[in-house]
Amino acid sequence: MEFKGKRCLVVGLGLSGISTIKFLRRERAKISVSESRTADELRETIKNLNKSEIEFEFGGHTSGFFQKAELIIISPGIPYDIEPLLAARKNRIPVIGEMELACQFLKCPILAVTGTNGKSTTASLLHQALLAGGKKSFLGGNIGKPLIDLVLSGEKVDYAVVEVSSFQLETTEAFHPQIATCLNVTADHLDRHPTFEEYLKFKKRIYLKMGKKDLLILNGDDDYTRDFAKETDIRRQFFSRNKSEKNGCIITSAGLRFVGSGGSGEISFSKMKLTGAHNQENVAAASLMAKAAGIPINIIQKAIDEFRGLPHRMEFVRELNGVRYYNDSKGTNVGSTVKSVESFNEPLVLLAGGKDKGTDLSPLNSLLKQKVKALILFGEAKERMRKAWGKLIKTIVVDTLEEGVKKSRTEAKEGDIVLFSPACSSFDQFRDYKHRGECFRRYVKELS
Ligand code: UMA
Ligand code: ADP
Repeated sequence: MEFKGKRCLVVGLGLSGISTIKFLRRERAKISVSESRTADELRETIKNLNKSEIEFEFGGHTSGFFQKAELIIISPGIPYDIEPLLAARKNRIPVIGEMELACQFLKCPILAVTGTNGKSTTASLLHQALLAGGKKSFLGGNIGKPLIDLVLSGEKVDYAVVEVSSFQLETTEAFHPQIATCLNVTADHLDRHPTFEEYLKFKKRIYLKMGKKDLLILNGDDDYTRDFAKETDIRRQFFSRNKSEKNGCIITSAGLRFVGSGGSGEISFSKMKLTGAHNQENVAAASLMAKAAGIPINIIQKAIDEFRGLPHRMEFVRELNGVRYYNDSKGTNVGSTVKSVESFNEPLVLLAGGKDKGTDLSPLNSLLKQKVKALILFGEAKERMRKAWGKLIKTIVVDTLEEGVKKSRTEAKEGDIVLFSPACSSFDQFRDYKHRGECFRRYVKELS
């Protein structure tokens, strides 16, 4: 693709947009930017950007501005169907995502991780295993480092480990991983995708360009991902708790046993620091991927033993008066909160709420009754959650997370766990899940 002198419009001035601008500037394209926030709100960002020769549209997106472009590159958070994009497509102006742009310039094999939950954990562990095996590995994508950064750096790596979201898959055509996994699919992002079927359709795009020589690693115990295998002849392996699984690995409470095309050997969980059945699945997927990338089993074992997990995922914050507080701010959908609640045997005080994604809340019903002694709700979704769960268990509604933390202190007794696993995204009251998790930590540390 030739960019010199081409009129390229970047939509969204976040991480992806800024990296895309840097790339386009290097390629000497004519750059314009459209952004829904005002110039005032973005003062700091703009200050750090060399603005010369960029045409800006702030405070919204207009068709007139979009029509001037020859190529439109959108950030993942931009809904695919906003009017100016629909009109641009009608006029045959190509619309691509930042990841699609990047993958056209990548020379190294791509190891891609998608799924509703567990992507960051799996991708990070895989990256660690590759590094431990002496490979040069880039870790990026939805995890927080745009893939175009790898192109920009010019760094030569053996592998790019790419975490891929449904938002990114919406705009990918040429994205071609050599090894990919889809960890699971449960309802998420129904505030963006019109139906669950649409969301599922985008998840399947992970293997759109994969061929027989590539390897697709699927969760054999997830009805949706298991079905992916029926639709394609890509070489595949499964991770599963079913002892009759033939190709991939079998998960037991003690570890992993590789079978069939997954090779031979075992991985032990005895020194593993990650907890919960869901993390065993993440470890299984990362191990199969690392193995397929040529990393010896003893090195993978070492990487697993040393991996401490990521912040904001079931992160222990503090013990106060015999009550342990956990930050699971990255539990941003009902499916992830289900797994986090399942991981504890102690009585729980659960703090949940945030920006409502409009998904079915019922998958948590029976678990709440079994494990949660008090539920504290806050944020935009609190009323819908109260309607769904208020009759099942003791429910307290507050306005803010800070109030919720204070309430949890009085509800929890010695031996209980306070779990903050919101089942919602953070954008109603926080910048992102990290900001929300940091606030939770601070409020907990302030308790006395
Ligand atoms: N904006 C508009 N118009 C809109 C919507 C947003 O102009 O209609 C603007 C915002 O005001 C903001 C910019 O677009 O200035 C933000 O763009 P963005 O939302 O795409 O965010 P980036 O900072 O570019 O980060 C994106 C991913 N964000 C989303 O998918 C929402 C990051 O994933 C990713 O790490 C980053 O690219 C690098 O690849 C975050 C995320 O929340 C972690 N992902 C979702 C998730 O994990 O659930 C999918
Ligand atoms: P993602 O990047 O897909 O959001 P993370 O690895 O960041 O996934 O984990 C986010 C949350 O999802 C965790 O805090 C946990 O609650 C839940 N989770 C992690 N792995 C899984 C899994 N394999 N299945 C279901 N839920 C999971």
